[in-house]
Amino acid sequence: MPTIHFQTDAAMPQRPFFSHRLLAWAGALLWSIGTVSAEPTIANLVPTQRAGTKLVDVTYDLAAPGASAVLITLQISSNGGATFDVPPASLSGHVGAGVPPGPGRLLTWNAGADWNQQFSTQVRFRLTADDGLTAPPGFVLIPGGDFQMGDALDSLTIAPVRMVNVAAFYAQVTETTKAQWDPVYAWGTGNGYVIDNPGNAKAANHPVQNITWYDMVKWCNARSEMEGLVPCYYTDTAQTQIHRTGQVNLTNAMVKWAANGYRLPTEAEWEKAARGGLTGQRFPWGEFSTHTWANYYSVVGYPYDPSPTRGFHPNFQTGGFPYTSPVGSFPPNGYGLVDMCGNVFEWCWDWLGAYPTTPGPDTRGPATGTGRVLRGGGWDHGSSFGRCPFRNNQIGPESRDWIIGFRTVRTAP
Ligand SMILES: [Ca+2]
Repeated sequence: MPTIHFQTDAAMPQRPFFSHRLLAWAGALLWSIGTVSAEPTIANLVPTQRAGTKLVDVTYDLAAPGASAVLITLQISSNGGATFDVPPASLSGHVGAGVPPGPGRLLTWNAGADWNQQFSTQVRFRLTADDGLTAPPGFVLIPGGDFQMGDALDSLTIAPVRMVNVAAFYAQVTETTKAQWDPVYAWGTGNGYVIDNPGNAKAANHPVQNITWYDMVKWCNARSEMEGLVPCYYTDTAQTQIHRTGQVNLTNAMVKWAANGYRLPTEAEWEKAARGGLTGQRFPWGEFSTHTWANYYSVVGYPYDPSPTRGFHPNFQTGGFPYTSPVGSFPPNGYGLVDMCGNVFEWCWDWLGAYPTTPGPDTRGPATGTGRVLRGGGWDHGSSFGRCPFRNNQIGPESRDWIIGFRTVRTAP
């Protein structure tokens, strides 16, 4: 069933945003778009500041024919909808993944936590409902829109905060497993591909590793061709020669970004996916890291790593290295993705380079570089490497290691 994003805005009245009085908000339905039968719809969106508090209750009706659960995303604007610039991190109720359709849905925004001591007469709320029904098997839809990339928590300087606009895309729920890798590798080898390394894994349901960045992009093309999809990577800027062999330093112009085939995520896509709809948090699930949440090497000395177990994850310190874990051994983030922190690092498309400092679209990285960005930490690295904004590329794309794997994405139509 096709998926279309439905957006509904509700306006705030012309009065200061936060007082402790109950505000008689207009809650007017300003507009809705894309009303098509069988698509998820939101109606009767009404925001209300709860009397005597800094909590905002947002009620709405949700219909989603054919879907048992819907991804609900809230965006907040302080400037009449010009940009959705207020990050709603403190949300509860019917928001995020897994919201069941029905009337009288209720989510609560703790504005006192996210936006204390501020007010605007131009506040707008936007809800987006997505039933995700067109996501390919093993993938989930990551909604398009602005998100806050990077952070400066703990004096982090490598990832300046920037609002980045990313179009909707499908993200692979898990790291690519050896079970997923093998049949595509075999098909490619029999169909003109030279993927230099066969890959290793501790078991079929563990992430594949010990492959180069070059192997990964050729594997993506092989999977696309194997499934009758349009490959993304070409060895020429005319995009006529499908990349099947060699180690090519592909450029943005050699990529069919609108193709429906498999590709590596851009660095911005990866971070948006990792954050799971949260804003300003260190990890895909929130502020702190423990072995309850991820497979990484926990050490004393990081205030955000209070894990009661230290060192390698005790559940996966078995046999010899590597101490990877079966994919999905830990809870998913708000988008339903697993192992965005830990297990194996994940190689992204972009060359590592300085970020732009102004808001804007995904740049897909600099034109050249020496290392492609690695993200998300791994089983033998500390929690700092697993933070959503942490950037790493200590080795070049021709390298391979048992700490590095990948997950793929597909451009959403
Ligand atoms: Ca990972």
